[in-house]
Amino acid sequence: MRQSLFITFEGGEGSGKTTQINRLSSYLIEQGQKVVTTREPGGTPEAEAIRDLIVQRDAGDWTPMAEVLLFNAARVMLVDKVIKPALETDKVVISDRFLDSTVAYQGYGHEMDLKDIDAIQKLAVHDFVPDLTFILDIDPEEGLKRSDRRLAGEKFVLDRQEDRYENMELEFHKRLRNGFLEIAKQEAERCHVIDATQDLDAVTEDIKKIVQSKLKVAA
Ligand code: Z5A
Repeated sequence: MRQSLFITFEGGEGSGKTTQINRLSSYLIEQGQKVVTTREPGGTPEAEAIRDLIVQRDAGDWTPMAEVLLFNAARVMLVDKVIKPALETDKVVISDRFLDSTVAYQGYGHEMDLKDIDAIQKLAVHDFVPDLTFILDIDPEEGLKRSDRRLAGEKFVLDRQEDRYENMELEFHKRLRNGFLEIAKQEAERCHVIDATQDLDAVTEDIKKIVQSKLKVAA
């Protein structure tokens, strides 16, 4: 039976979100679900334009507060134009990053006041939160190595690179990993920490089991 479910994937660089979203999406489609995949920042033309402003290497020296406002402007468009309409028509929506990334990157990573972030996010999307969140956990050094390999491959096909965050110091990446784990502790019912150092199939299995039980419970 088809049903709506909003799933988000979170984690540091190179943790495998994109890979696992593609695998989960294919699996759910095989099961007869209608699936919409999207990403943050992005997912609408307006939000993709904001993405270009923030994540590229030469994107400028935004302050953390300016970043939070930009990410949330993009988010409002995505929620109103894509996510909510899809959920209203019984689709499964899977987003590569959402609210927790702002808390982890701008809050824990850039050490911005978490209460300010919470207030801005509440203003932007009110109480709209994912039904299920996977936090793909990996040591930042390992994740960055994976990202480096991927970006090295992209050099030949892209003339611009989205590596502004990859280029932050290692301490920044350690803080944001800790941030994601803190979020998972505080919101244990919604958030599931997945060991992203396992091989691809083992990570996919862990994710599938949790999604299956969520779909069964809601059915
Ligand atoms: N950002 C923010 O600061 N605040 C916010 O509120 C939001 C975002 C919403 C968007 O990037 C940037 O915006 C992000 C934070 C900031 N920072 N950066 N960069 P993004 O999400 O588009 O980019 P990303 O996190 O860097 O994604 P990524 O590098 O594409 O990583 P990924 O999607 O998690 O991984 P992947 O592409 O699936 O895999 C990376 C490589 O590892 C690839 O070659 C895979 O084949 C390999 N891989 C994956 N899984 C495995 C396993 N299990 N074993 C071995 N190898 C693997």
